[in-house]
Amino acid sequence: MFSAMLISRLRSAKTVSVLTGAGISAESGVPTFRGEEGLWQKFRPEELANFDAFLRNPKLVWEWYNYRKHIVNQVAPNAGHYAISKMESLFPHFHLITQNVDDLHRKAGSKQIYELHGNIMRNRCVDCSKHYNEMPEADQDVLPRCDCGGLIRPDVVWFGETLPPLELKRSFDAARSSDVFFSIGTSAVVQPAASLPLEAKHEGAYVVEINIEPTAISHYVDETILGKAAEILPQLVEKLIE
Ligand code: BV8
Ligand code: ZN
Repeated sequence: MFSAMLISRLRSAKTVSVLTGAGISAESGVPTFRGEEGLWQKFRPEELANFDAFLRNPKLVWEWYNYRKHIVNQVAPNAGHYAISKMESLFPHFHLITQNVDDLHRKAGSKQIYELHGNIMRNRCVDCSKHYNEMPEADQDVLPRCDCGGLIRPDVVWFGETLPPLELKRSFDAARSSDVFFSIGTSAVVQPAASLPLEAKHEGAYVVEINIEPTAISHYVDETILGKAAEILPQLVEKLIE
């Protein structure tokens, strides 16, 4: 399953980085965005994951995020999340970069996580940015409001919004300094996250993709391992610690 090249590059690696997308949480039962049962199939991004849509129809956007929060609160990290949290201690420097907002990497024990698209468990005021993270599931009819009167929104990055600058900088620095860079469970279409594997390769990393099907970057990476992340990753960690 694992090429001799990959194992030897990992054995001598000083810095290893992992970029994850919705596919790493699929086996926990969290729907992906673009798969056949993908979230976007039921909703269109322009309707929901952007700020104007939120201002136009905050109730609908809150219903969607409450629906997703409800799912995320019911599920647990899978063997893929746990394997990645184990990888943290196998290399001198390890960086986990995620596009996911489901908090499952943290629940699986990963310590240092760059959350490029925010976190569905966090909320903030549109006007004063005050955080409301322990907010109960919003009552569908009463929109959550800040003490200052501003609308409260999920603390996630919507289309057309900039990513958190520090996480973004640290993610590109990590990609550029990686000896091995994994792109796991992402269709690699959303920018700027999708540029990270390309940047890593440009700076000399050995880039490996783990996915159940080819993606937009498959022709570009050094190696694609086709299969389920929750099956492949524990076997990879096993191989590395044997
Ligand atoms: C920005 C919100 C600008 C939180 C999300 C035209 C061309 C290029 C770019 C653009 C363009 N028009 C607009 C843009 C920019 C836009 C963009 O990239 N659009 C794309 C769609 C073309 N990007 C943005 O708007 C970003 N902001 O650019 O700002 C700017 C610049 C300066 C100043 C001001 C503004 C913001 C992007 C963030 C958007 N927010 N989510 C939420 O609700 O979740 S994106 C959304 O997609 C999620 O965050 C998700 O993580 C992300 C990526 O999707 P994936 O994670 O890859 O999930 P997907 O379902 O697609 O794929 C799953 C994969 O897993 C599949 O490949 C599948 O095969 C695989 N899989 C399934 N099961 C398994 C598996 N793999 C392994 N094992 C399994 N078991
Ligand atoms: Zn406020």
